[in-house]
Amino acid sequence: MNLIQEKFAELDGQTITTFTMINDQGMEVSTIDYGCTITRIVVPDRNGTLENVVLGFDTIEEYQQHSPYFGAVVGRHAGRIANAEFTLEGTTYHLAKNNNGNHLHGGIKGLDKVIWNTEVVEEKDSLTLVFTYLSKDGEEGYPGNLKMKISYTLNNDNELQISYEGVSDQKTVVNVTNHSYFNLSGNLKRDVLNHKLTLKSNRFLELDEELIPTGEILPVENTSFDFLSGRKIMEGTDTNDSQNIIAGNGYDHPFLLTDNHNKEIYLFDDESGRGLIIETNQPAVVLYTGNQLADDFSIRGINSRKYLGLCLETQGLPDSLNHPHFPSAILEKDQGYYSVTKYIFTN
Ligand code: FUC
Repeated sequence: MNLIQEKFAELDGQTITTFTMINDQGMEVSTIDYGCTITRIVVPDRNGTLENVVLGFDTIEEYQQHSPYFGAVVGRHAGRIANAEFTLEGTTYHLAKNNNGNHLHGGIKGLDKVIWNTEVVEEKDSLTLVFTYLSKDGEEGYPGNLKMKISYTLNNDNELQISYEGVSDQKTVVNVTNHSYFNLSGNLKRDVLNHKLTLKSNRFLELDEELIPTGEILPVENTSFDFLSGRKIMEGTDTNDSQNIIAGNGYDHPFLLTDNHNKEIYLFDDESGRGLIIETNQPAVVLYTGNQLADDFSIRGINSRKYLGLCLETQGLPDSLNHPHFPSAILEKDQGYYSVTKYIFTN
C-alpha cells in the first residue's frame, strides 16, 4: 500500500491537500480534505486497464463553480427537507434554503464545502484517511454541536469502506452519505445508460414535482423501479412512468433496502467488465442518474452531460422528519451516529 500527499489548492489562506491511496493491485483513490471529496477512483477493467470511474475535477475553482456534489460527503442531512424546516421537541428549526425554498444536502455551506482535519492510519493491508470536523450549533440551521468523524479505508481486495460517526451535545438530526457519481466505462468514455443495476429493494418513495417525498411508499412490481433481477438504466430514462418523468427522465428516488451487508446493490458495465458491489448498514439508497447534470462545462476534457454518471447514496430517507412513518434520522444527545458503506470493485 502506498500513500501520496500533494497540495491541491489554496482556499481562504488554507491549503487543500490531495491524499491518494494506492493498493497492491494498482487501485487508486484520491480524496481532498475539502468536503472529504473523492476526486478519482482508478480501477481495472476486465483486461486490467486502470481507469477512473468517478466524476471529479483537478481544480478547486471547478468544484466551486460546477460541482453538483461530485464525490463529496453531504450532510448534516442528505437529500431534501421540505420548506427547509422540521420540528423537534416542540421547537421548529429553520434550515438554509438552497433548493426551491427547500433544504438540500446540508444547505449552502454544508459538510461538502468545509475543510476537514485529516489523519492517516497505515496498516499492513489497508490505508485509512480519518477526517474530522466540528459542525457548530446552528450551522446551516441545525441544532447541536456535532462532532463528525469519517474514515475512508482502502484495502488490497479493491474495497473502499466509508464509515461515518457523529455525536452531538443536543438532540439533533443526522443523515450523511457520499455523493460520488460512478461511471464504470472508464475515463468517461460512455454515459451510464447501458450500466445494469441490481437492487435488493421492493419499495421506493414516490416524489412530488419538487422531488420531495409525498409520503407514499410504492411497490416496485411491474414498474421501471423493479431492479430485483437487474435492469439497464436506460429503461428508466426512456419510459412513460410519471415518476421517471418527474425526476427529469430518469431516477432520483430513495429505494428501501430489504437486506444489509449482503451485496444489496450491484452495478455492472458489460463493455468494460467493471462491477461495483455496495453494502451498507443503512435502510435506503438514493439512485440519482445525473438527470440534471449541466452541459456547459467539461470534466477533465469530456463534455459534461445528462447521464454521464450515477449516484448510489446509501442513507436514511430524505424528509423523514416530516413523515413519522419513515425510519427516524433523530440523534439523541451524546449518543453515537454510525453509518457504514463498503464499495467493492470487481473486474
Ligand atoms: C441528488 C439529487 C438531486 C440533485 C443533486 C445534485 O442527490 O437528489 O436532485 O440534483 O443530488
